[in-house]
Amino acid sequence: MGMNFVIEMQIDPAPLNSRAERTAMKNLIMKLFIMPALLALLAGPAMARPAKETNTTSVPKPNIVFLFADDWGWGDLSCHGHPYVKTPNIDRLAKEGTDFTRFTVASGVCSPSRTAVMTGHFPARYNIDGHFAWPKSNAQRNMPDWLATSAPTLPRMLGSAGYTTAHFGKWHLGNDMIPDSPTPAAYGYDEYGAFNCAGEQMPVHEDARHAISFIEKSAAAKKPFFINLWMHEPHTPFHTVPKYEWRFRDMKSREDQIYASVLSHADDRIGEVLAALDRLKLTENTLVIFSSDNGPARATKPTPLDLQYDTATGAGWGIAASKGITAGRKGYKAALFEGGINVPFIARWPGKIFAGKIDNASLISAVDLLPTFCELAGAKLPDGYQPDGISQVEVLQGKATATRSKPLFWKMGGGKDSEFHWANYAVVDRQWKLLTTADANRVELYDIAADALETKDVATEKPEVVKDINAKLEAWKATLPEKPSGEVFSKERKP
Ligand SMILES: [Ca+2]
Repeated sequence: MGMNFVIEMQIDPAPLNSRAERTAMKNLIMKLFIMPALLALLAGPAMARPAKETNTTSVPKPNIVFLFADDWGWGDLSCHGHPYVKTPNIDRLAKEGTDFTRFTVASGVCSPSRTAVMTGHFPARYNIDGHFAWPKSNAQRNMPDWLATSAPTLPRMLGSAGYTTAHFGKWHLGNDMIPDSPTPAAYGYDEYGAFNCAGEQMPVHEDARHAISFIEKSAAAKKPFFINLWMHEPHTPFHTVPKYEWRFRDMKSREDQIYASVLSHADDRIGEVLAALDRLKLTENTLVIFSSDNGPARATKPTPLDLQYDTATGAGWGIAASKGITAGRKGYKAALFEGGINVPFIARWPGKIFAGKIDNASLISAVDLLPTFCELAGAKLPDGYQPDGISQVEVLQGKATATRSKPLFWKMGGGKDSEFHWANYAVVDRQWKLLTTADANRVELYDIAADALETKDVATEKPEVVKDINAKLEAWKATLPEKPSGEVFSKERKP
């Protein structure tokens, strides 16, 4: 590996190009033999190491596996004290890694939350303020029909640093009912298998199998890899499997049995991925993160347990079995209170991230993931790219920070007049979190660093803080586009 590094650094593509231009034959030789070899070398693991690294011995780039569940509540883990859910494999990640209890996603619902992971931007920059549904519904909510393929994306950036990249599982940056929405391949992935995308829908339980096969291939090719493994569970419908129902046969409530069984199934698949990393001796050099795209779903009123059909994932049990819990956080899915956005975030990287540690302080967020992963990968951020987050490599490695120097902003479409869903905007700035309606008629302020469960609204006690953060929010709103534009509209969309 050290030798590779020396060889790579000595190759300058420019002289080869100028020589190759002399004759057609040389062009052909270049195209057929030299360029592929050169590209393979450029893609090698040691090429784009961070400049600050002076050690010339080889440091392989870490592999990254990002496990992103769907509506998995903060409290829905054995290691977070859930009374009956069993998650031994995610618990293993917590035991061998650090549990960051203050991580937030960029939205209370799926599509915008995932947009932030992919772009490192607040989703409002793309008018993605809600989930992608039918084109008519997207139009009514002033949304595009998909994330622009021209947007900066994490897989492209990691690909440029020599990574091989794959997406398995839920997509939802387009959708199956938007048949002309681009597939994950259009965003820079080398390989994908997905549902909630246009075209063929991958069966939800096949995610880990595909991920393991991709890991094996990448290992054989000696390429660092990045995998977005975006699991279906525990979103509705609940696709229960007898083996897991049997595991929870003693549960008194059928709804609890269904919920526990799908979480257990997802946890087992995570275990299969971890076992593959062990078997291939990749565990030491792989950052594995488990997180969720938003807080747990909840029926708005008492609902009988029934089957429902989803065009992307098939038939399964409905919302009555959505029994997720937030362990005391306020609200649930779709809320900008912590129950909607403060989700599990467990990171394991043996020898690099502390094992068995709990970080209760660091206010890290989903927009930080792109700059963090790019720093770890030695990937240069593209010219002109302005991240909304900051690299949290030092925080991952144990240097906790209890305040947020670069503010975080949230925008949710369709604020409702309900206990937890009235806020259209939220801001986290330093130790403060402000929630407000679009017209600013209702405002709440929390010392979120000290009051993680949002128990004490201090807006009336801190008018100067409210004023200051509101001014920052207004300045941020002024940078947002009024409506979506570009190649982001389905031909099914009526003007
Ligand atoms: Ca979700």
